[in-house]
Amino acid sequence: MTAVQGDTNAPPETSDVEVLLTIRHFETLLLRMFGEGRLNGTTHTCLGQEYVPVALEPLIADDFVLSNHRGHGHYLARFRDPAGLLAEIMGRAGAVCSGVGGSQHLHRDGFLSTGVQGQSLPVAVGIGLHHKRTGSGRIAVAYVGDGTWGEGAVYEALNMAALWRVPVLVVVEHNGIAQSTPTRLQMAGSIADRAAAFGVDFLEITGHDLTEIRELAAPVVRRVREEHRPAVLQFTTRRLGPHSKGDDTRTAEEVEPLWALDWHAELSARMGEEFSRLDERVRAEVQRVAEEVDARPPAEWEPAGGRLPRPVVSGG
Ligand SMILES: Cc1ncc(C[n+]2csc(CCOP(=O)(O)OP(=O)(O)O)c2C)c(N)n1
Repeated sequence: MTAVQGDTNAPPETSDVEVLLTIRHFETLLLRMFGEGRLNGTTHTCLGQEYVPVALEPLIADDFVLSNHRGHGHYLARFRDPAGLLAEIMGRAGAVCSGVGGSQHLHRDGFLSTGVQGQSLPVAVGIGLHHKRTGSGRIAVAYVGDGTWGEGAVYEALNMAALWRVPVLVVVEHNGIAQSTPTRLQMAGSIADRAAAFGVDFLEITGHDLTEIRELAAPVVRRVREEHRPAVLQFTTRRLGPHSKGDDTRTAEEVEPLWALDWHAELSARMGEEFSRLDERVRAEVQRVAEEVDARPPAEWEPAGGRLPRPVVSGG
């Protein structure tokens, strides 16, 4: 089932716009810092996709989120903590995971991300099953890209989730490309049909209006939670940036039209001056956070509740 949306005229809540803009400016900052040689490792920005976790967060605020390689927006929508995330990526004091997880491997209460495609789905089924058995009323929410439907673990997980009626919501951020491969060149059939093959509920959402998304997604989340019916919620979205740092293999003619569909442009037109003021304020705040975090000392190992062993570096 596809829910085609128009845009409503009501402007979104200021706090939602602030989170959207925090993610946008955070991601832009990261690309700039990588370009300046100030960051190590890698990063996958969610430019263009920020609205997905911001829209879903109020519906899943107490639930367990399993994020992926493109997970900064998922983290920031939940914790609103750009300083902790940047410290993690820069290896500075106050890092979410003492600087050992980096961009792709974040762990905090009710939140776990992995850079390994498809790895989160079986884990989500385990977590969902735990919540079902303990009657907690919570669900597991796993974010995956469309390219990740090439991983076998996705189907093993869907199979068990459907068979055991596990409260798992799979959120697909379908941006039509996986690294450099357009989805149309690698995917036979559709994600909708694949979900149907397991008897799993499916809804596609094409717009980026937060209120409309929440209205459409709420009954899906409710069924997952109350009836333990796993579901797939697919967002037709856009990757505006490179796959990682500077590796966009698309032509300018391919990417430019995507910017015209961006939520940022649409909200700017809809909200006018107020949006410009917020945009500038949040941009300056993210920049301030970056300078403050950059000046911090290196991260020290702070095991989360004493559960994680100190990493051992062996020679040879
Ligand atoms: C098992 C595995 N294979 C390959 C990779 C390398 N890799 C990282 S992201 C990516 C593409 C992911 O595409 P998609 O799932 O559509 O998500 P998107 O990057 O578009 O958000 C690939 C191939 C990986 N991280 N894990």
